Amino acid sequence: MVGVPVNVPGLGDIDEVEVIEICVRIGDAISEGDSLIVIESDKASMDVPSEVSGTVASIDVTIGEKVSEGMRIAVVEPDAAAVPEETAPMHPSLSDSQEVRPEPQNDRAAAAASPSSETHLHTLEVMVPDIGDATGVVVIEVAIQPGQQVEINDLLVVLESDKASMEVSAETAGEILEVCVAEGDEVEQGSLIAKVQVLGESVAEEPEIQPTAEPLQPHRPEPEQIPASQPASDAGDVDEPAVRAQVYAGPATRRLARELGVNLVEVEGTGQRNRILKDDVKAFVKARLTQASTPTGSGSALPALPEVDFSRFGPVRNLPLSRIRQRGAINLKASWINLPHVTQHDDADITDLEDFRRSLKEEAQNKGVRITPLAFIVKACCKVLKAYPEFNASLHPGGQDLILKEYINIGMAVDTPEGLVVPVIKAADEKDIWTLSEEIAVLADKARDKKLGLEDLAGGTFSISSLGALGGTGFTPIVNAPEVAILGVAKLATRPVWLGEQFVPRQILPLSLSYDHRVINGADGGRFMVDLIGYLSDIRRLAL
Ligand code: CAO
Repeated sequence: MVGVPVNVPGLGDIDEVEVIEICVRIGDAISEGDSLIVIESDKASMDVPSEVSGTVASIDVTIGEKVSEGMRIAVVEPDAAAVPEETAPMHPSLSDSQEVRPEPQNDRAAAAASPSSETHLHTLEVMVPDIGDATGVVVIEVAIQPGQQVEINDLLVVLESDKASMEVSAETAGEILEVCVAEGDEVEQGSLIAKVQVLGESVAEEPEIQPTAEPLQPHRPEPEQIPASQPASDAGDVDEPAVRAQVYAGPATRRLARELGVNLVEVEGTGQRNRILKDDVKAFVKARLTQASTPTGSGSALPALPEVDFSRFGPVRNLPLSRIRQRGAINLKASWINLPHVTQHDDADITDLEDFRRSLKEEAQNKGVRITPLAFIVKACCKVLKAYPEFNASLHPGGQDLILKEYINIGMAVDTPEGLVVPVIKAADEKDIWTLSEEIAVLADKARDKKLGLEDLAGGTFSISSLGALGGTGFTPIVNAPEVAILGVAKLATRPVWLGEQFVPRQILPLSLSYDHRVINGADGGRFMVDLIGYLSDIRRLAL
């Protein structure tokens, strides 16, 4: 039978495009017009369809591969009925029909051999692919288990060397018979990863699923980049976000996200090292659907801001935003849109607190601890939160209940070069000033060194944003939803205060309390602030 090659079609003035999806498997029966692969440039994506009905005999590209016009993508063995004596090639650049034995174009295509051979169950071995000169390669994630069905492009394992990481994905569907590596194993090129039972042609010479290796990610924690797409007007069917985004997800997850129209930047990854899994994408969609139908969801569409071509007015530069900043923007917007915010401002006279804190400086130095007003503020907030539990709560998504938390975990906004992060001081009410001071410093250092784990960031019940060291006389912090309140702390200043007979210089700390007005009314806000100021003005009361 004559195999018909399918080639990359004309690309206009684009030299190279990326293969972002392979839609068929070897052995699939396809009809004329069925998509074989999807390619994507920085402007748009495009399906490459089959021009004949038949059976896929070989697939000669892998996801992530860069291909140029005329390169062979696949070979299709046309249905006998559909093929005239002379079978025209599927790309105009091949002028003569030719019998294409699907001998591999490169070694990744080897598994495609023998299209005409018998179909039956057989076992294939998946090996570690070419990993260049990488040394000390360790398996950091095993995504399969015996008995599991894998589809083409499903993630099998993730490898990591001291310089980079690499995903190994299945290129053939089948059932995992045996997993031959465990997390932490050191491997090298050719090490056996798994045995897979596949239904397909017997492969004479190359008895292994050729893994698809995701492009190497130069530094493990810095995830792969999604290429920027263009504004909607010329984006064609591009369904990735219209911003340059960094996400860490395998090809199958990306494909699912594309199918569901999900922007992966918005999805929280629960896999190892925050990898986004297929289940995360599904959970995200479910949550969005639920949110849209509940009273607390935003529900209504917002009028879009105009898209302006600023380069018409002068030179501009594009600064790609870190994932932290992008996620932060999404969370802040969600809070601002969903929560009716109220902010109350007041001043605390912390002259005595400051005298006491300064008197502790030497002792603090001996203990190797830096003691700032923040530890006292945390302590005072814990006292007040105990008295006003609705500030230490979340509104149930259905809007009918308030979830009161019987633990107090204080989120602390930390300014880092990557953006704002909010690590959490757990059980802050049970800790003394020394412990709080130490923990504040440790969490701030971890945040700035990008060493915070998911646990460090989870479980906050109330937040504090302290801009005091920088300046300002007050600001309106945005509630860190689903929490319901946040305290903003501005710069301490020496101010004249009338003490009955005369003005006296006092240390005044401006405080701003923002809260979700659905949960907290203004009178409660006022009471909370008065009590907080009481504790900060007379820290002896903290001991009570
Ligand atoms: N007024 C005046 N001085 C203050 C102060 C205040 N309100 N709060 C702290 N200071 C002083 C400290 O005492 C320290 O001075 P000394 O060493 O002489 O005692 C100095 O400012 C530096 O403090 P710090 O910032 O290193 O430590 P901190 O415990 O006060 O705060 C942290 C830690 C992590 C909260 C802070 O460093 C930070 O990142 N703040 C930014 C938070 C932010 O960006 N919020 C905005 C969110 S909304 O967009």
